[in-house]
Amino acid sequence: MRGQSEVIAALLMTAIVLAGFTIVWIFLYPRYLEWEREAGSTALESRLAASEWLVLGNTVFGSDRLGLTLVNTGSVELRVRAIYVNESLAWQGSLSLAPGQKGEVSTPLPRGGRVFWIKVCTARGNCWTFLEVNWTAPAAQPPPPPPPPPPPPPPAQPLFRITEYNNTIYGLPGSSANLVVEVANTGGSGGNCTVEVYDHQGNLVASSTAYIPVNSSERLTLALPLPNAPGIYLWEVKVLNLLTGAYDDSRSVTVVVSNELIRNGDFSQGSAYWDLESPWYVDTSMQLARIYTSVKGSMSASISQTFEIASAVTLTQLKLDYHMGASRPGQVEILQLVIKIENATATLWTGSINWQTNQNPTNGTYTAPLSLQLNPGTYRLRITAVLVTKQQSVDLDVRVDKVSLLAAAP
Ligand SMILES: [Ca+2]
Repeated sequence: MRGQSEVIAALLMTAIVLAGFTIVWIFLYPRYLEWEREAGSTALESRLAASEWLVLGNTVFGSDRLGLTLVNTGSVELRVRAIYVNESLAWQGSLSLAPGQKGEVSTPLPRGGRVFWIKVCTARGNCWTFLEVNWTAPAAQPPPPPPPPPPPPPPAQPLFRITEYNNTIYGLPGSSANLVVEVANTGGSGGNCTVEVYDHQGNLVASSTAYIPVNSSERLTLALPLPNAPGIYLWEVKVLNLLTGAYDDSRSVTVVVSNELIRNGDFSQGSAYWDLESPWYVDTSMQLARIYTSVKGSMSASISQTFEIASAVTLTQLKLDYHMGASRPGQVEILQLVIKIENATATLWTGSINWQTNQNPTNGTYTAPLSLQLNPGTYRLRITAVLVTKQQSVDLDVRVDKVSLLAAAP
């Protein structure tokens, strides 16, 4: 009995093992089949993918589209799924191409540039990249240079104008005469200027530099060296702007170099060369011609001097210092100095200096520019003191000094 039960147990064991195997087989076999099929399929797909090949048959650049002709040069059918232009997705779809078949695809054309990288990808994951050059497109232009910055507004600059000057200068040959020039700065800022004087030959003969604030004026005095030869010269005064280097203004100056016709005009030699009518006398301590007396009624008395003209000249300037004092001024009707240039028969020129009630004594320097042509001959300069009083007598103090009469070649 014991051997029988062992056989049965062995058989049962065998049956259980077989049943287990059967169950395992039934469970696993479909999976094995599926795995085998998938493996086969994968191997097939790999072989198919390896057999795919694609070229770009033609590329047409439009104004904004890119026409691509794709040719399947592989041995299996392929399906184009995506096209990239310069790494940007340009087309997506499904274009099946049998071996040897062509297909057309149109994609947008990116703007700018001539060189395009075109990548074509198939459903099996193959990608091919092609370099295409658009020779008809203009080469990429370098960006235009930025426009130049607008010029900065010009800095405010000084601007100089000659507002006043003595346009005629008188003097003796080889002497020095002052030119006074008033320069105004009418510009936008203060600045330095140089006033320059050029003689008739264009030589710089004097200059003076000054800083002039904006909207201000400066008076500059320049000592001009006068020519040695008597004559009338045309010089020029110019204002050089030291900031801009430009001459802002220029004027002409007439330079009259004359000979003195009056001798002992300063009365340093007493009354020499002078003819004095009473009550004129020469005050030798003050070195001047003087009336210093009490007068009632009317008076007219002169000092005079003759001068010779050897060849034709032009009288250019008459000048003298004067002083007219009266006491009491309320008694004065007329008090004046009358100046005349006479020849033997006539008065050729006359001028006068009037005493002024509100300025007693009336004094100063009298200067008369002249333009009187004289032929050779003898002439007389006469200075007459004229007084008209009221009822009472007047204490008179009249002085004349530094008498000058200049002549230049005509
Ligand atoms: Ca004197």
